[in-house]
Amino acid sequence: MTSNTRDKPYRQPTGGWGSIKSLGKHITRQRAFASGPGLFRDHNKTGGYMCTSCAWAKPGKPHAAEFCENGAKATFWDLTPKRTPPEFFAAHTVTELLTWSDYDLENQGRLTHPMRHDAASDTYVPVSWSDAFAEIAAGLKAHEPDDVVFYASGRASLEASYMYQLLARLYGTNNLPDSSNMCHETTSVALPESIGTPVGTILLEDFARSDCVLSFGQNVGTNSPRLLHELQKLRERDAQVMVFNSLRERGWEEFVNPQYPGQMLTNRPTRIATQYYQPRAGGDIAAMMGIAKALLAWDDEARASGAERILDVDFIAGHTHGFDAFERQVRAADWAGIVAISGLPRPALEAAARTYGAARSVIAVYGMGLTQHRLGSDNVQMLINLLLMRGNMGRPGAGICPVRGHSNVQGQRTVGIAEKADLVPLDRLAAQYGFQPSRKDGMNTVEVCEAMIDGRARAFLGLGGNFLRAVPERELMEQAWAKLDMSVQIATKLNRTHLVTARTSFLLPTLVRSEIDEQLSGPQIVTVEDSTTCIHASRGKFRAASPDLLSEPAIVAGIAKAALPDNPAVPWDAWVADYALIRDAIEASFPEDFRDFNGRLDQPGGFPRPVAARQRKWETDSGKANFLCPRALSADAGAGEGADILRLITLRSNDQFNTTIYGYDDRLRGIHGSRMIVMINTDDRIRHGIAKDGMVRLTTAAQDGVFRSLGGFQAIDRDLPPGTLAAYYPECNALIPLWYHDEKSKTPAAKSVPVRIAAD
Ligand SMILES: Nc1nc2c(c(=O)[nH]1)N[C@H]1C(S)=C(S)[C@@H](COP(=O)(O)OP(=O)(O)OC[C@H]3O[C@@H](n4cnc5c(=O)[nH]c(N)nc54)[C@H](O)[C@@H]3O)O[C@H]1N2
Ligand SMILES: Nc1nc2c(c(=O)[nH]1)N[C@H]1C(S)=C(S)[C@@H](COP(=O)(O)OP(=O)(O)OC[C@H]3O[C@@H](n4cnc5c(=O)[nH]c(N)nc54)[C@H](O)[C@@H]3O)O[C@H]1N2
Ligand SMILES: [Mo]
Repeated sequence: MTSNTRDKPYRQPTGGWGSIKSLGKHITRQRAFASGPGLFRDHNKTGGYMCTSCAWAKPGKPHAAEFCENGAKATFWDLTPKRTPPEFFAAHTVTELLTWSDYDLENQGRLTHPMRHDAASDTYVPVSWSDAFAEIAAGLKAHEPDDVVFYASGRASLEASYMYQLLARLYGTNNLPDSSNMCHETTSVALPESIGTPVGTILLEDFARSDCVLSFGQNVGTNSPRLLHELQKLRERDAQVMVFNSLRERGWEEFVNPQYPGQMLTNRPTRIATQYYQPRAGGDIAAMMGIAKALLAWDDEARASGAERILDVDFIAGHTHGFDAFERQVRAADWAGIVAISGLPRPALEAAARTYGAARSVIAVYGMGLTQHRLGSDNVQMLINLLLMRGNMGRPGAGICPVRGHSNVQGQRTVGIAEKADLVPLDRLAAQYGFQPSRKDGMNTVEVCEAMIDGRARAFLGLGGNFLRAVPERELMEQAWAKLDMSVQIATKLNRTHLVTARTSFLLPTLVRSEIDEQLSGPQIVTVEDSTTCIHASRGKFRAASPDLLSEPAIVAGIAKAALPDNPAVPWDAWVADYALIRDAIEASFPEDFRDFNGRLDQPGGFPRPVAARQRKWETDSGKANFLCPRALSADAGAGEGADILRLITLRSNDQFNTTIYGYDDRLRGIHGSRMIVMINTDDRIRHGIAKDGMVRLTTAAQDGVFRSLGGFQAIDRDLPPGTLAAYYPECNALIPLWYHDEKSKTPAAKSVPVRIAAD
């Protein structure tokens, strides 16, 4: 081991004193004492501000402190008193800052002034807002609209996002890729084909009516910790929780709720997972095929003996399409292939089928472990098939629950951030604003990367995010980026994307959601949509980090007014003065989703958007819920690859929010002091001749003429299936080929990258 890495499996439950201790450390590091009391009072509460960490639902009757360790970390990170004023930029050239780590960059604190890159001095220098807007407008006017990219990371409010998509469309393009293209795009493509909705069907109250949760490829303890509150209540009723995760994640094992004083005193945890299965990376279609096969066999027995059927035959007959073809595929699948690809023994899959088949109402929860694969859409559709077999869709306590990432990523799509023209009510926008929007599909994230490498994309605007760290194919992308004509980044903190500069680069600092957003009509409210389609109001409570910050709506309006011809139908100034008027405009564009928007802002628990599948109305081509046959059991099967190739999962630690690194510990996985680690199964390590805790190099196994290799990792033994490795995102993104994505949605397949490992 290197001297600063500590590696000791974590035996404590998730939550509990461990989370309180970790929080204490982060409050101290970010010197965020002053924000403490307000944070506890207003976080995720009606009348308060909504967390900027994950998108998990906010209950109507919140706990006294409706936050989790990681939500609190995110808020402290935002509210730190540390700053990066112009003097900071004067003291450090961009070339120097490029050598800093992600952690060191953001840890300098909040951006305070609009800045423009000065090539002569290789530094960022202050620029006035009006000059910045004028120069950005000139840059936009100098390009064909389809050569410009309007990226959005999933944090911006519904109000800012609506204005942003309108800016792009009035300018003339549908190039509106977003972080969702790297995340749950798989969901947005797969679910409509299956059940006619791009979003999950459950509401928070469904957990109270469910007797089984089936989870695939999601790390609840780190990435959506407040979901543990629902799971804990479910477990107190002795309901089942079945987990399919390649790693043994502590969050799924045991939880002590910091909100329960009794449990904190005794430190007696609630056991969350009642069954834990560890498929190989990319082995889930096979695992689900095994469960489906066991269900069919059980149903055959029931039918033969006259017992109650296991399949919900009435539901299948009345509500679904395609069952016969699916049944044939399941019966034809052979157990040997299922076991080899999933890595799970047949009795284990039969036991899972027994538990699933015995439950009355099942919720299926999933995350990136299903979506970020070459056959990610098939993964999601296979999970729907399992639910449909027992009618677990469109009734209380049952349904599908994709756990979204960014706190408003789902909402951005709802208000028109979408590159696909037919996902947006363009006719309505045309009538509302008197213009002819482009009907041509724009580019998604992978297509934007291709266009940059080819030199076709010429300018990039980012409403938040850290595009260059988040995308695959890092080396080619950084080279391509430097050739762009213009990069405009609306941001809160400094990150690497800001430092790989284009010919002209602007850094525009903005408010965070927990800050007071004061405009002409007074302090403003913004809104976000959670993972369960509920819309919440958010009111900032803390003073802005700098008097020179503008809100996201004000920045978007500033660019729009400078770049677009006057249009009396688009009242940019009035919108910025009073965000209620933006909400009226959103309601006019999307009347079904946002009926009485301003009137319902403070509904406890948020107001849900209508989702037809909840009422068993199927807005699909067949008019039914579709059983869809997966194209293969695994994207890797039959690829003719050597036995020395392993599958790398790139994932998050407990001390990060995407590319924002809060620290170098991953407490729940027992890793401390380093992010340059690779988790490996002991047998695999020995087979590859690697010493315990030895240094290793990973090299991508792709014959496409690009050499991708990273050294300096330490191999640590963990309980992983054979052939599967895990290491951290974003460090490993240089290993992922751009073409390596879900075939239907183009979501990068960050969870099963083919690599070779060798001692370094
Ligand atoms: N604190 C914190 N919260 C976050 C984020 C954060 O970075 N930090 N990010 C937010 C965002 S944008 C998102 S999208 C979500 C992401 O939240 P998750 O969906 O949980 O994403 P990952 O951390 O990438 O972890 C994926 C999980 O899937 C498992 N897995 C990987 N491959 C496979 C597989 O092939 N099969 C199975 N069955 N399991 C597999 C991994 O072991 C891991 O537990 O979280 C959001 N919330
Ligand atoms: N290998 C691999 N790659 C992945 C993933 C993976 O699991 N593995 N996950 C993918 C996923 S799921 C996602 S969602 C993407 C994430 O991709 P992005 O959303 O692009 O990245 P983030 O790290 O969330 O962006 C962080 C930056 O956003 C800015 N920011 C923070 N808050 C605000 C705000 O309120 N307003 C504005 N304007 N800016 C703000 C800050 O400057 C900060 O540096 O990465 C993807 N990439
Ligand atoms: Mo995400």
